[in-house]
Amino acid sequence: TVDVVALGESMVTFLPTRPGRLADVPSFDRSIGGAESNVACMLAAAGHSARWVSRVGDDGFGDHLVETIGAYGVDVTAVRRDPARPTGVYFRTAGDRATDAHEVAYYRAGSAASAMSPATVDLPAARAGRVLHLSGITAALSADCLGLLRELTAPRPGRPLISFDVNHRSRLWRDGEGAAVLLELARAADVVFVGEDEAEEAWGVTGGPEAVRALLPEPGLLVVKEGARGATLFGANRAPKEGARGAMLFGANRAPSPGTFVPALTVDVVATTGAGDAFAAGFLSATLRGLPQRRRLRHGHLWAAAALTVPGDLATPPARDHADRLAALDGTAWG
Ligand code: KDG
Repeated sequence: TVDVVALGESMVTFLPTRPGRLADVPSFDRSIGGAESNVACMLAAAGHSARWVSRVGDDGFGDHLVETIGAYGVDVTAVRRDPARPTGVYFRTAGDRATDAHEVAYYRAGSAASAMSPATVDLPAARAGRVLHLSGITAALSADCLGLLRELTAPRPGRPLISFDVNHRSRLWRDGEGAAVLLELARAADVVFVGEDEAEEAWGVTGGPEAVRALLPEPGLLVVKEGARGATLFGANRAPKEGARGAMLFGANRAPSPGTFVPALTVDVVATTGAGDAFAAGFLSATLRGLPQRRRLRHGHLWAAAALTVPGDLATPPARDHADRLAALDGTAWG
C-alpha cells in the first residue's frame, strides 16, 4: 500500500528573477507548484511512498511536471494526459517582506486538471493509499473537480484516511461561493489543516482555534494554523470513522479537548508560498510514523521552516534524524 496519495492540479510556476511588479519584471525562472503535489514530493523526499494523481496536458509543461515530480520519487504512473487541454501555469512575485503581499497570475481556466472528474482520473489509484491528501483548491477548479472530491470523501468501506487542507484561494472562487463547499468537505475529512486567517476569510470565524473547532467538530484531527505564532491540534475525542483504513493513525494518544498549541519557529522568511503544504507534509510524515501529537506539530513547523526560507513553492524536508532531535527538545528549549 502507498502511504500517501495526493490528488490535485499542479502547474509550471514562473518566479521573477528580480524583485518588482509583474508589470515590470522582464524575466522569470521556471519551477513547479501545486499544493497537493508539493505534499507528495516532500513526503517522497523524506522516504515515504507517495503517489500523485492528476491530469496534465499532452505538452512540454506536462512533461516537465511529470518528470520533476517523478524525480522526487513520487509515483506518477496514474497521471493522465489530456490531448485537448493544456497544462496550467502561473506567475507570482516573491512579495513584500513585511506584508507578504504578492501578485499571482493564474493561467489555469480550462486546464487539463480542471477536467478531473470521477470519470477522467484513475479512481482505484486515488483510493489505494493509507492517506488520501486533498485540498480546497481542487473544489474551486470546476464542477467536475468538486464532484470528484465529493466522490472521494464519501463514506465507503476501506476508504483511505482523508487529509484535507482547506487552502482557501479567494481568487479562484466567486464571492463567498467557496464557504459552504469548503465546510462540507472539511467535515467529511479525517485530518483537516486550516489557517485561522482562512477560517475567518471563508467562514467568518473569529475567536481563535477553539471557535474553529466548534465549527468543525467532525474531523478526528484538526490543525488550526496561526501563522507565524504556531499551530493548535485538536485530537480525536470520538472513534475514527468506521471503515477508515487509516484509523490506526489516530493512535492511542489523544489530545485533550482544549487542543495542543505548539509555537512555530522564527525564521527569516523568503516566501510563504508552499509553507502550508510543507507543514501538512511534516505533520503527516510524523503521523504515519506514529509520533506523539506534540511532535507531529513540531515536524510540521520544521518542514514549514524549510519552505519559508526558499523562494520556490517546494522545499526539501529536513533530514529525519535532525528533525527528530529538534522535535524532541523540551518545551522550554523549543520556545
Ligand atoms: O500551496 C502552494 C500553492 O498555492 C502553489 O504551489 C500553487 O497550487 C497552487 C495554487 O493553486 O495556488
